[in-house]
Amino acid sequence: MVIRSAKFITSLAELKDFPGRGMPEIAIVGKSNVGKSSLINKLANNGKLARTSSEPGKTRLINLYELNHQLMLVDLPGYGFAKVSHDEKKRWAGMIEGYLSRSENIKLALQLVDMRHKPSDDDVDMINYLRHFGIPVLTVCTKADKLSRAEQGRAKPIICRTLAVQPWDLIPFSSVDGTGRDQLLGRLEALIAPPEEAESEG
Ligand SMILES: Nc1nc2c(ncn2[C@@H]2O[C@H](COP(=O)(O)OP(=O)(O)OP(=O)(O)O)[C@@H](O)[C@H]2O)c(=O)[nH]1
Ligand SMILES: [Mg+2]
Repeated sequence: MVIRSAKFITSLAELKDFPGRGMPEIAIVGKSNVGKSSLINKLANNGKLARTSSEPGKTRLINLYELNHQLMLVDLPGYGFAKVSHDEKKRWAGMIEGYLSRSENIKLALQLVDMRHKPSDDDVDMINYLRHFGIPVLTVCTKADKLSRAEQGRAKPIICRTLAVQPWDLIPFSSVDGTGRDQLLGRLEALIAPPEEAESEG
C-alpha cells in the first residue's frame, strides 16, 4: 500500500460527535510513551502529523487521521500512565472503552508494545478486552531499532506467550529506521474493500 495522502481530521474529547465517515477504522492502543503517535507519523511519512513527546501522556484526546481517503487511524490516549490523576485516568479509560465498544467500523486494533520489555498486566488486560469485543489485533513491537537481531529473536516468543498471540500477528517496528512499515501497510491494505467489479453484460 502506497500512502498518497495522510490528513489529520480532528481531536475529540468526547465520542458523541465521532465523524466516522463509514471508512474502516484502525484503533491504535498501547501504554503511554510506547510510540503510538510516532507510528502514525512513520506510516504517513510525515514527522509533523501527530504530536509526539518524550513525556508520557502526550495524547489526551482521541485523534483521527485519514490515510488515502480510505482508512481512518484512531490514536487513543495511552493507558498505564501513573502520573495522571485518578479522575483523568477514569476519563481516558472511559474514552477508550466507549470508542472500542461502540464504533461499528473498527476492523483492526494495533496494540503497541515496547519490544524491549515483557508486556505488562495492562497490556494483557487490553488485548483480552479487544478480544471480548471481537476486534482482531495485530501486535506491533515498537522501538525495534534499540535491539539487535539476536535480542529481537529472543523478545518475540516472550511477547507472543505473554499476550497469547501468534508469531504471524506480531510485527517488529521502528519509527526511527522504518522497520516493519511495509509489512504493516501490507496488512492494512487488506482491510480496504476492493472496488466493486463492473457487472458483466448478458
Ligand atoms: N528509538 C525509538 N524511539 C521511539 C520509537 N517510537 C517512539 N519513540 C520515542 O518514544 C517517545 C514517545 O513516543 P510517542 O509517539 O509520543 O508515544 P505515544 O505512545 O504516542 O505516547 P502518549 O501520547 O503519551 O500515549 C518519543 O520520545 C519518541 O521519539 C521508535 O520506534 N524507536
Ligand atoms: Mg501519543
